[in-house]
Amino acid sequence: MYRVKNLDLASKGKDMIEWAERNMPVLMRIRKEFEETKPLTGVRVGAVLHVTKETAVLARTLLAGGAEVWLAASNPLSTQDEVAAALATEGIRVFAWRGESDDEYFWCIERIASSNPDIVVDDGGDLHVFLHEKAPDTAEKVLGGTEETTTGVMRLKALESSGMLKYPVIAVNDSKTKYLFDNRYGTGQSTLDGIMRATNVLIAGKIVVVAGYGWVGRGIAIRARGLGARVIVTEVDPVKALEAVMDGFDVMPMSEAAKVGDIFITATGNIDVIRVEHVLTMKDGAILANAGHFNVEISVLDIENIAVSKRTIRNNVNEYLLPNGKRVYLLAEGRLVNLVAAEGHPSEVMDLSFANQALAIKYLVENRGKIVNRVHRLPEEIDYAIARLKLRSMGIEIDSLTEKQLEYLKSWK
Ligand code: ARJ
Repeated sequence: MYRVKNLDLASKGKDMIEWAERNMPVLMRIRKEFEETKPLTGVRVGAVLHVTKETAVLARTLLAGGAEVWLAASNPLSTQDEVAAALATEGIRVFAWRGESDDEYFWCIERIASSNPDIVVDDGGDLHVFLHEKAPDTAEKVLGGTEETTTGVMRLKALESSGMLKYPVIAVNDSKTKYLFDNRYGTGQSTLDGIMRATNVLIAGKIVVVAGYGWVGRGIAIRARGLGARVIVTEVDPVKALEAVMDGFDVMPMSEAAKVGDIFITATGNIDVIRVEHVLTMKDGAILANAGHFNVEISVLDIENIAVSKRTIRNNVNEYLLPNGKRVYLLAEGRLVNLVAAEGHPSEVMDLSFANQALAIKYLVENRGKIVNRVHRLPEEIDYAIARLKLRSMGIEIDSLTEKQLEYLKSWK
């Protein structure tokens, strides 16, 4: 059971997955353990994730652990069709292709929901919300869920505080070995990669405006600076704004930044961060991109409404002619530029994120019935164990505390 673009792409997809596996040593180690102990025997996992070569390595690992795996995309434009085809030939129930319409996107999610999953894995919360709103009886029977990203965790916490959360969720995003690496270094590199593949413009000397100074914004700001850009940060949080200033970035309101920026990148998780009023004051040729989970940070519909004309000038680059005669360039239709115009985060960083996913799923299965219906973090021991495994895979050793040091830390004297 599957629906993908073209099964003939499978062999190319297998090569892509093999390449990712080379760079995901922690997850591969977990796979070996799963093969031996089969902790997921009889468990049906329904997952909505970006269908990339890295996600394929996770899917193969869950399969190796004995699970039945159902997979749909967490964005209509992020599927790597070669990978989806490869997975379809390996017994994974995959429903995903690049360029799904909105209806098709939710049709695929519905396939996952109606498989009656024991465990639900989500990136962004669309599957969790679908189950709670449209299939409450199915949600009732779910053992537990995981959530990959900040936006999804925010939605689940809102469900939790309304008292409506129907199963326990592990916020994978909130592991240190997730957000400190994936959100920062992963997005930092893949976002610049997406902008460069889409436009091939020189970053050096450009003024790059980064909206939001959370972990994602920080990663983008340091990488843009590393490539020689002059970086402006916009924020609403005074502490984060102060951090950005002391990290050496210019900080100002979007209304000011709009007038001077060459490249704008949103990373706030909020709506309408770049609005028409900003776009109208931008320089001719300004480039707009989004790195947040949903395509809501740049007010794309409003731009469409005022634009005199629109055309696609390159893959993933839409040009809008504004009533004031200036042109702006929107990348990847305002969807996550790193997954649409590039390949998402590099495998090395997804190794950490998906090690968290695999171990969170195992944890939920092992502790079934014992976890309250709230949003939890993965236990810290597991988080730290993942960091140790990653260091070991990199050939890096660290010190450990002596008995005397341990005593010293515990003493109040
Ligand atoms: C799969 C990816 C990849 C990739 O972990 C990242 C996150 O939090 C998501 C926000 O939607 C995207 C997800 N991500 C980034 N890169 N998922 N494969 N290569």
